[in-house]
Amino acid sequence: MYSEQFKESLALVEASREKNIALEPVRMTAEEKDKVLASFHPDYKVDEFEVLKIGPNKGDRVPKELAAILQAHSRIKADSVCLDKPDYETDVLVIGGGGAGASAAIEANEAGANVMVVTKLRMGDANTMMAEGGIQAADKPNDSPAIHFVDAYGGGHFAAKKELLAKLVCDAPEAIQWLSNLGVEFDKEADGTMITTHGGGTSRKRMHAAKDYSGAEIMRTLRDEVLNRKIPVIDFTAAIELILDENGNAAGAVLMNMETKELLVAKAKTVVIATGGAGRMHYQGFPTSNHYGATADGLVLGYRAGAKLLYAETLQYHPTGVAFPDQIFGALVTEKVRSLGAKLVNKNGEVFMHPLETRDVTAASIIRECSERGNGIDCGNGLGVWLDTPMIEKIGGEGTIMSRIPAMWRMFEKYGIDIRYEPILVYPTLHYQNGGLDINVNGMTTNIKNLFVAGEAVGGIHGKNRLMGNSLLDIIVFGRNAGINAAAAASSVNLGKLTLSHVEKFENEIAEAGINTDTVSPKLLPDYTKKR
Ligand code: MEZ
Repeated sequence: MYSEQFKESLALVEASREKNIALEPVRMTAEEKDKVLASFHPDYKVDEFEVLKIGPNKGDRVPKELAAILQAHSRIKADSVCLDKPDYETDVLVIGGGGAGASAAIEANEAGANVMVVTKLRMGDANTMMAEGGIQAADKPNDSPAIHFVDAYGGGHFAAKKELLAKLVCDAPEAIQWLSNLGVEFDKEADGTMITTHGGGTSRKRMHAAKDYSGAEIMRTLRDEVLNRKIPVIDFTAAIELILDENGNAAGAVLMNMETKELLVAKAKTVVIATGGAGRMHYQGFPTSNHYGATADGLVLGYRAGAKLLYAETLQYHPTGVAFPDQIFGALVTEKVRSLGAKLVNKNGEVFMHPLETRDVTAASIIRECSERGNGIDCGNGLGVWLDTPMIEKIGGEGTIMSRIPAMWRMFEKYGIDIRYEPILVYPTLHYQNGGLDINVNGMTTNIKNLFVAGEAVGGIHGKNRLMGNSLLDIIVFGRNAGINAAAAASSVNLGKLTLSHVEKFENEIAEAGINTDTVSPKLLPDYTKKR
């Protein structure tokens, strides 16, 4: 139910709907894409970035907010933690309780290693849980991992580490089978064939989904599997520093109980960072589709210990975050809404682009429509454009919305908007960290032995922009991969003396570079109360 302020524009959208459904929007040329990105994508706003003064990526530019936590003080003094009597000892320590961490833990356990998971919130409080539209895998006769590779490589601006992307696409069909065997209920035709749809930048329909709560369905299953295997999970306990051994290899982490602030030491032969993304950093003031704990912790832990970052300057702004109503501002409107036929329409009722360009191009085009072209709708909290959801049922038939995207219907229905009959207002929202820690194909960081990384904390799998559904895929493929390889590596590790000397060294670097900061990191939780 929209108030009077929207009525005039809404009438234009409704009047143009039939014509807009019939319209075949043209795809942009490579030159047009480059132009809109350079002028309107937030990654290209030079003033919003800062050059790092210290650490393994000294000289690289990253978002200002990220620079502040990468070049910040530790939460501990290196000499104030006793490492001699660890509270926990394990083969594989997994930091993070989302899809990547759970997949790593399951595979490490399957390989016979002792594994434990620590998570600052609860198992499953993660971006995986919030993923909606689906997971890509080239498992249909008209598709292949090679075609999947080409789509993702082009969509990521030809910047992905080829060996990582090749692993992602080649292991994808088996990842779907693995999830299916564990109990994930993917959408299927009556004969059992998996239903697949397009996403932005895909040349084949390869998006497998569980309606529009694919991530929740996957996380539910993985969490059950972790619990069934009786893998120890330490909830509400954050890793706040990595521990190395005297040879510079990963050897555990200093943990902090989130409620009591008690410090604990976990000694481990190998460590897997699976801490997820950074949406709650609210880069450039953007709202986010991410869960409450997405504060780039893994990047901070790794960086302070000396691990390199790759593409930390590239973020993904999902084109369709909620712009209205306020209560769900920035929440994700799955790309599947556009896969099912809804088009993006400006305040005059005009379709202004192809709805399934890659995400960075779509987000930049929406920003241009609202800014330079003046065709946005005032949503109270900023501008937005229409996403004409009633087109879905006109194209796919009555009942399509309830059967394919019921969570979207429910999210808006609570605020009196029935997306079957009324379009919705959207604007880009901070969604995904394209960059992260640099790994080899075995999941280990390129410069710290026995430190593995999986999921959104990894940089380089997708290049400088990720296609829809390749994140749920990467948490499974690279989560499992990290678990298998961390378990294998642990079997031959002889740990040297544990040390936090890297923490002290980093403090010295801060002082020597003249960085004047009172920020401590990892951030762990957003500080909304403080701001208010
Ligand atoms: O991969 C994603 O980010 C995804 C599936 C999001 C969505 O639009 O649903």
